[in-house]
This record gives sequence, C-alpha cells and structure tokens, in this order.
Amino acid sequence: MKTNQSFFLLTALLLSAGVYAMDSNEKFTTLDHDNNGFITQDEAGADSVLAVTFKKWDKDKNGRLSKEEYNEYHNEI
Ligand SMILES: [Ca+2]
Ligand SMILES: [Ca+2]
Repeated sequence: MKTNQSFFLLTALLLSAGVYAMDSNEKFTTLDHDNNGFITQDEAGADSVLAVTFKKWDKDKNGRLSKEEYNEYHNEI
C-alpha cells in the first residue's frame, strides 16, 4: 500500500514538473496561433515579457519572430 502511494506521488510530481519544463519548441507552437512558423507582435501578447521586448528579439526587423529568434529570447529568460 505504502509503495503504491509513493509511486502515485512520484508520478504526480513528474507530471507537474513536465508542465513547467515546456521546451522552447512547445512554447513557440503555443504562441504561434496561426501556425505560420512566426510569432507576430499580436501573438507575442500572450507572453507579457516577450510582448514588451519583442523588438529586441526581432533581429532582422521583419516584424515577426522566427523560431531561431524566439529561441534566443527563450534561452535568456
Ligand atoms: Ca504566427
Ligand atoms: Ca524576425
């Protein structure tokens, strides 16, 4: 009985850790609402930090973040 409880607790911990440890690809996909492979300023609104620093990460100044540009942001936070 005790072993079972520990097992369920461990599983629950691992599952909740997984939610917080979403990698940058998953976050990028979540933010990229229209799935066009870029995050626009509008789409960045869902991430309050990204929304205000958007221009800083848009290295080529084309008004949208590629996955590479987003990864740089994600690595820094
Ligand atoms: Ca998009
Ligand atoms: Ca860009």
